[in-house]
Amino acid sequence: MTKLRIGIQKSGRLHEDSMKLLKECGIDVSNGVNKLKTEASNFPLEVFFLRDDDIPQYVEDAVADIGIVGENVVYEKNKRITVVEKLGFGKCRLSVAVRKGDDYDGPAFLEGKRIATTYPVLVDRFLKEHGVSADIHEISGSVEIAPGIGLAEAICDLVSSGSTLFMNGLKEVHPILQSQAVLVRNNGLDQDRMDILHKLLFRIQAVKKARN
Ligand code: PRT
Ligand code: ZN
Repeated sequence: MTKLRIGIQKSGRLHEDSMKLLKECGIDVSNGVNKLKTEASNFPLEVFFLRDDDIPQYVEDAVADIGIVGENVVYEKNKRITVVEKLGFGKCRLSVAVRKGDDYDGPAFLEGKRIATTYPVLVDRFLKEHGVSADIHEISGSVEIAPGIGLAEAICDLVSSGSTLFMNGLKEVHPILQSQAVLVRNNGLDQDRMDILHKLLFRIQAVKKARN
């Protein structure tokens, strides 16, 4: 029998809510620690636990049929996959931030400056849209410390409460993307898999309604 393979974050900010969503959909998935994959006992679903950054590629390559990942990752990776449904958790925004004392008067402030980020593709698009040329420094983590150590004059990073920026003497000046967790799918799913996806979506939509 065909099973739908879903990629979800192995650990991190989206893991718990992704598992909870499946559970509220009435799908029993055991979460074995350090397991790479598991199967639902009462729904044709196989769950792969992955790094969030890898999920778009796995879904494009049909290693997984569907996945749960932040829109920030979906648009940064820019793979040929389809966003099927917004899931209402993992909400944050990708924002430009500068030092607290700086006079930011619009994107032109960034002209000729160094911007540290984990999202070079989205930052590059933002700069191009505003006709600004700046130096993008791609770093893989702790972006918020870059201005303090003299690596960059500005950063572009995910923000939710704003406390990380505040604690590092920075201020948010320009949101460039609003993000939340979404369900994505491979573009070439066969009919059997589409049928299972529709059953899953029906349940997800019911859960979302009940939460509102
Ligand atoms: O190990 P893996 O690669 O899977 O995980 P990861 O470390 O890359 O990602 P993780 O678990 O940190 O985040 C997964 C997803 O959660 C992100 O891709 C977003 O879609 C979503 N999300 C929601 C966030 C935040 N809110 C968030 N606040 N991801 C990261 N942050 C970080 C941000 O980078 C900054 O360091 O939290 C800090 C800011 O938070 P505040 O509350 O201080 O503003
Ligand atoms: Zn990641």
